Amino acid sequence: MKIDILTIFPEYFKTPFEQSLIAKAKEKSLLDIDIWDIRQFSKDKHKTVDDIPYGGGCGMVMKVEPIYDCLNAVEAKNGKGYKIALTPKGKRFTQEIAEKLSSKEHLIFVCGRYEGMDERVYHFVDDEISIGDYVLMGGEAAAIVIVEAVTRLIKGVVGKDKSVEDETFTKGLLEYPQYTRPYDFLGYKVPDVLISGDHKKIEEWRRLQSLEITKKRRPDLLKKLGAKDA
Ligand code: JD8
Repeated sequence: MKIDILTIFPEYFKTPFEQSLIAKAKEKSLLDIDIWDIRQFSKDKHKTVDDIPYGGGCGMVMKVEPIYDCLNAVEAKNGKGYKIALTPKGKRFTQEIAEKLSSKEHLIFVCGRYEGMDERVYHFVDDEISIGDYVLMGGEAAAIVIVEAVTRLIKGVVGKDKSVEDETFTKGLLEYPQYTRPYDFLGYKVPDVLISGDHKKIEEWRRLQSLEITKKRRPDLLKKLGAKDA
């Protein structure tokens, strides 16, 4: 998968994509990420990327021309992609959207800052996404969240067993509790069923634990599941 990210803070992406599975995916050539500095596409001598809002109001708005020119440079170099603007007004990012995006060959993320982007930017993108109902200072953190959720779905990025388990056993439920050594930590012991060696019993226990924690913390997820299966 090819990913391009447009931002006025290219430094923001330096270390996150050098970590763990994303770094390995890049090494394996499953993933290629380019970061583009929108400021380099500003034409005036001060490299301006923002301006005051028409109609007045506080704060600054990101100008449309540098973003438009940057998008054109991206697609001239890397070809057409599925263009996504990160914005609090976008549709809510979900696992379902992550799955849809993971089937695309090329994703292009446009990250705004300040009070947001000139509305005309949205004429030049395919989708508008928000990662959730809280206010961030810009689209960068949201882009990282989406890249992480989408790239782990690419075949070969995450070990197969893990993803298969995700899709079948616990799909739509919260995860069951997990333990590793030591058996006894400050008196908190590993549940006996997990060291019983009885795989059927372990599976039943995990299923029940998943159901219980989901009922308690995310009853909305259980409702959704019921609506699907029933
Ligand atoms: C892009 C600028 C900040 C947004 C005034 C200061 C996503 N789930 C999400 N929450 N927030 C964002 C997000 C915030 C952004 C920008 C995304 C560009 N801001 C602005 C409007 C109100 N603040 C987001 N995805």
